[in-house]
Amino acid sequence: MEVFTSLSESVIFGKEAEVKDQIKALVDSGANPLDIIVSGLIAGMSVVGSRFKNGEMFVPEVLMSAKAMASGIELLKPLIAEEDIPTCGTVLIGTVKGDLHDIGKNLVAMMLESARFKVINLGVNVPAEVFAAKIKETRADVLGMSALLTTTMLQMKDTIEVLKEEGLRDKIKVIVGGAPLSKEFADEIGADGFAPEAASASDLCKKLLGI
Ligand code: B1M
Repeated sequence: MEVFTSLSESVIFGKEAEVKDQIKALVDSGANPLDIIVSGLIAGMSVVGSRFKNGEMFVPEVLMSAKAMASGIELLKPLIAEEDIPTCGTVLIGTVKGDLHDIGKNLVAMMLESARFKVINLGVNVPAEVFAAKIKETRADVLGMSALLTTTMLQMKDTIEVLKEEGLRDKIKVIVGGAPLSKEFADEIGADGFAPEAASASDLCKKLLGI
């Protein structure tokens, strides 16, 4: 919708102050908060997602867009009943045990949130047992594991083994990502999918959940 176009553009260009001002003006003019999220913020972030995927935007710009979007959401949240926000499902995400890299993983989390997933971010250095316990606790739909070190990649395999031992493997889709990984590695360890970068992670989750 045209009325949301400049808000989407402010998200695309990571202009946090403009995003806030435009949202306040839209709310004052009577726009529906959910429409502002879907047609303004999410629409802008979808453009960011595809530009990032095509190499037309880079990490610092994406982080600025994501930050602008997050500030917008924060402004609108109190105006929306939690149950009204459409979600695609819950994704539990973390960097595996022994690995402290989280920039890419956080980018994936932001992209998933922008694509309307509820994201539970477990941080870095997450042991297999913690992933398993959190799956039981949250009943998430997807587990996303990230690793940046060749020495920690195998933690993903160990985690999948723990999920099998605890009878959880059939209850959740598992996706993996991180610079040293490949589709072949993901297949080898029995993951359901591999995403080479942040934007394709949300497409992958949607595909796996049949959305
Ligand atoms: Co480290 N580090 N680091 N490091 N670090 C690498 C990974 C390395 C390749 C650098 C190098 O030597 N050329 C190398 C790994 C070598 C290897 O294993 N083969 C390395 C090393 C060796 C180390 C230490 C061991 C160094 C040392 O102490 N001697 C140490 C390990 C610490 C530990 O984890 N236990 C270490 C430490 C660090 C810092 C703490 C200094 C810092 C991390 C800060 C942080 O994350 N908060 C750091 C950084 C910044 C890097 C580099 C320079 C950049 C990583 C990054 O953030 N990239 C990295 C070199 C490089 O990659 N060129 C390097 C940007 C980010 C957006 O990309 O994370 O790939 P990336 O994420 C992408 C995709 O991979 C994908 O989407 C993202 C966005 O498109 N993706 C997923 C990621 N996770 C996903 C999950 C998904 C789906 C997609 O689904 C769940």
